[in-house]
Amino acid sequence: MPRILTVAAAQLGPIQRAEGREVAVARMVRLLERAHARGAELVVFPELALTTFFPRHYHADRAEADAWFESAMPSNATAPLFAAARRYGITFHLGYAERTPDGHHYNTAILVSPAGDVLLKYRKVHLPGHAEFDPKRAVQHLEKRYFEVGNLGFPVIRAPAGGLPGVNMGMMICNDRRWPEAWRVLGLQSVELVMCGYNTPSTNQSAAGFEAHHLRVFHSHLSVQAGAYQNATFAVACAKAGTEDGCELFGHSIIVNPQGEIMAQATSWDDELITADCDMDMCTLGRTTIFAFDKHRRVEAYGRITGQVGAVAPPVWSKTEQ
Ligand code: CDV
Repeated sequence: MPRILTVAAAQLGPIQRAEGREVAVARMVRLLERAHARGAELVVFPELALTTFFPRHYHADRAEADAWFESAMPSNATAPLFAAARRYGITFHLGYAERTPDGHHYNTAILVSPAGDVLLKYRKVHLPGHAEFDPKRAVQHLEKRYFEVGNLGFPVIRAPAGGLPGVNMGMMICNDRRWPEAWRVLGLQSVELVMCGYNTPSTNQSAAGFEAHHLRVFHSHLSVQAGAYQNATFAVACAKAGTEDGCELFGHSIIVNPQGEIMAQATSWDDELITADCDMDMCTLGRTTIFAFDKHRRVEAYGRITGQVGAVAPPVWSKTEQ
């Protein structure tokens, strides 16, 4: 018997700075309706899905930025999303800015059951950007100003999803997808489905050197496809897309299988639902053969992965040392 879960990426078009959470939530509820009509059982929304990608906006007074954060989940504004998920029997993944009761700030994602239970929470580990206003940049990227580094590691949970009694599910957020370490930590927990929301500008905004426009989507897909293949897992990477506050985000949400193949891809820069029927048993081949970690990993050779952060220079070859 195949273990099929019908998953969806619910890509969101732009959410402008002036638009409230209610606008975003109404659009997300419509996407859940469409997901239900198309038989989707688990829906992935993007990173920071409830507002514009606010780290592009500088607040000299850090406390002003608290307006972008959620201190309750669900809240009055997000309750319709939870109600729709319950109505349609859909498990959903939601990215949002989290302010904890004791005043910590994280870029967070939760996985919520149709009954409203939080099955899993993840807080973004790899925060890109900078903490202070950077006059050299055309657009700011102030994640390091507004968020703390996530303190939950990369957790995986086995929980019911759709008609399946147990699926091994894990999460990462946006920039994390570029880091093989994040994928491998999930792979080492036998993950079968990785969910990743993202907001990625169509051009490199750091003004540090030339990066050809077309490579932006390529690098995103390359990272997700490689991560899925090398860890024998399905992956859903779901974007915010289109021109938001004058800044273009490239969309191109994808669903990828454990062979690294793209099963579905968004083609608009707007709200768009893509779906795929994922047989979780397809993860078995990779993890029992070429990526049978227990048989083939050589941790004694991997010390640098956790023992050092930055790259060091290699020794310089010299004939006399032979
Ligand atoms: N939201 C992100 O983490 N965005 C980064 C950008 C800044 C490159 C990303 O890796 O897509």
